[in-house]
Amino acid sequence: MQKIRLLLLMVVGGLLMPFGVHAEGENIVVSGAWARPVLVAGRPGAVYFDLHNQTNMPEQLLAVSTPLAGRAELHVHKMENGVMKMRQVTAVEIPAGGRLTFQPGGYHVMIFDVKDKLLPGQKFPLTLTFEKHAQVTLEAEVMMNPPAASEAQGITPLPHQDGHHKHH
Ligand SMILES: [Cu+2]
Repeated sequence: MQKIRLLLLMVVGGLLMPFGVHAEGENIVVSGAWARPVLVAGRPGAVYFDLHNQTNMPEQLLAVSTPLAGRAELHVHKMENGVMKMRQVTAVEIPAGGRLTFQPGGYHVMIFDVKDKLLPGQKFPLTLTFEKHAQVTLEAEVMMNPPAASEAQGITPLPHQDGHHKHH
């Protein structure tokens, strides 16, 4: 009897765990996703967004992908000996309770092998992979200029991580 009860507890614990992780996932907020236009297919592009870590633990953004591009990399711009240089990073940390804005001249996602032109007003899905939280897919919009500060700071609740997105 004792053994059965222990087993039951383990089963219930196992079932509850995914819910805990899911709830936590809702505390990383991604908003204001936008991309620069790509006027010639095949040319690289850049994507930006605002990350807000509402949890009390640091989180790492590990990867970003979009079906529009063959490949996407996390990049950062850094001054080196007076020259602005761009380099790839394997992860970007968002401190506990912190906010990090990907923007021109700073952190950005570089997309390569863009299959078609990206024109202003066009929208496309963007998937972010985190170390601890579930993947998030949201819509990014192609814009000539960064969204107004008020828009960029607008907080959009994360979509549920159901793993699929709209196909147009
Ligand atoms: Cu870059």
